[in-house]
Amino acid sequence: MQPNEQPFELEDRPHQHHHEVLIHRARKNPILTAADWPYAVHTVFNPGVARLKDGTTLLLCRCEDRRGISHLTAARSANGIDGWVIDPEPTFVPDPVNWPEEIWGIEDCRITYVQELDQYVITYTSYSRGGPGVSIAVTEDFKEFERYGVIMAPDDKDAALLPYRIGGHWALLHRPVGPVGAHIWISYSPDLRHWGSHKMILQARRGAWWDAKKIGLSPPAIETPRGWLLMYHGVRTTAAGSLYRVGLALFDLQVPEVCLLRGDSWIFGPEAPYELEGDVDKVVFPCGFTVEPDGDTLNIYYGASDSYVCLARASISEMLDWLDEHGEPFAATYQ
Ligand code: BMA
Repeated sequence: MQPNEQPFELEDRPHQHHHEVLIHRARKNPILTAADWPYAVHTVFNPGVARLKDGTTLLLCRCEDRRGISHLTAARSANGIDGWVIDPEPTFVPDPVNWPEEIWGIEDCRITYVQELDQYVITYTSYSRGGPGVSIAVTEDFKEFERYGVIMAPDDKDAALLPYRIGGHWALLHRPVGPVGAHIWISYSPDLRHWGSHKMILQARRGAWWDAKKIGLSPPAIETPRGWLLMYHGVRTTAAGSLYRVGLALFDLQVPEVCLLRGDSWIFGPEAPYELEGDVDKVVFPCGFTVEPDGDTLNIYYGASDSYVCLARASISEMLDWLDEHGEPFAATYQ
């Protein structure tokens, strides 16, 4: 069955909305849980996503084991919704003997298919004794992986590569944390190993804003004729804990460090029961997407409450229209 033939939207919306709904949850959510796994895991969430050449959707899921350490395991489906075939054993596991930065696990990957290399580039969090950093590995088949090691020292995460060189250089979006806060940066490299020309491109807002405190890239940037469309997560800390929600921004195609528009409100936040309650309550955390053949429909795969893998659908053109109405240039949005 094709994804388009599936009944998709949740029918039992918890309450009447007066705002525009851009992200529509799959009726069958969660689409994957620890109970589906062929071996013992505690939770599965925050998957990176690739559409393989034969049309298969591959999710490289973060699996947390019962020690608290995460590894990545592939689940494949022909329609991207159900019929998932999960690798019988962990697909990509921490290797702290050779790569000490992976001592406390590997987490939250993003996947970019790079035509120039004819390989998938996987950027992931390597959880070292010094904190979380960004590591890169490449693969052709999600069976054999070649590691490049740490490319962004701790504390840094939420990284994804743009799919082709810009002005001769690879470009990486990522989220270092420093004394000035947790904002989104871009860095450039001639060879995927050496990185520089770092620039901050989107700042967390301040005060009461939904994206005050911390922001980070969610899935890899989505290429559109109008620019790189970025879904980013914003964290607001409350007395009851952190709220993880998702907003939108648009960056120039040729000069991706230039933010053209940034939305005001969030477009997706925890509402469904599986998002509100889990290991970490009130978290939606998308790490990847596929695009349907119409070039507009997005399948967004996200972690819910650090416990489950979920699916939602959105339209690129609707998101761009929404940004026209609710977005402002970056300079005006830093509050
Ligand atoms: C972030 C990451 C994510 C997680 C989120 C909510 O900092 O660690 O893996 O989903 O927190 O706990």
